[in-house]
Amino acid sequence: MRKLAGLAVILMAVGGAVGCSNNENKVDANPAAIDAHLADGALFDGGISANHSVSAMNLMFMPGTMTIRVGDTVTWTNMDAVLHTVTSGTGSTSPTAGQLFDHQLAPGTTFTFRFTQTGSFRYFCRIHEFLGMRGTINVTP
Ligand SMILES: [Cu+2]
Repeated sequence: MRKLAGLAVILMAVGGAVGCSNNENKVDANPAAIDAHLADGALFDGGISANHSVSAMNLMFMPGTMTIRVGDTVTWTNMDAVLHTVTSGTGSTSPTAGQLFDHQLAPGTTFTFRFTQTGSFRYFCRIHEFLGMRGTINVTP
């Protein structure tokens, strides 16, 4: 009985050590991320802005519609092996196409844009708009 209890203590100690090690890694990683985040958002709202992710994947933007707060950033990542664009507007025939942003998104790369005004912002891929590759970012106060 005493032997079993001793074994349990050893197992707990080992488990605890592993847990602490993991926690230390997380503690190491988080403050830097938070600091960068705060510094990034501080220009606009005192550091409470958020970053949101959209994937360009299978010739679609996913999620296709996203609602964010003003001052937040959106990062698009091209998960496909082909070039996409992240172009503001309803389509390439629109006179305002690309007025807000018009970025060539090579495979494996990202593009980040901060939305500083409220509204409904539509965007599309110049190359695949004919396939319906488009999205909307709704920016709320
Ligand atoms: Cu595309």
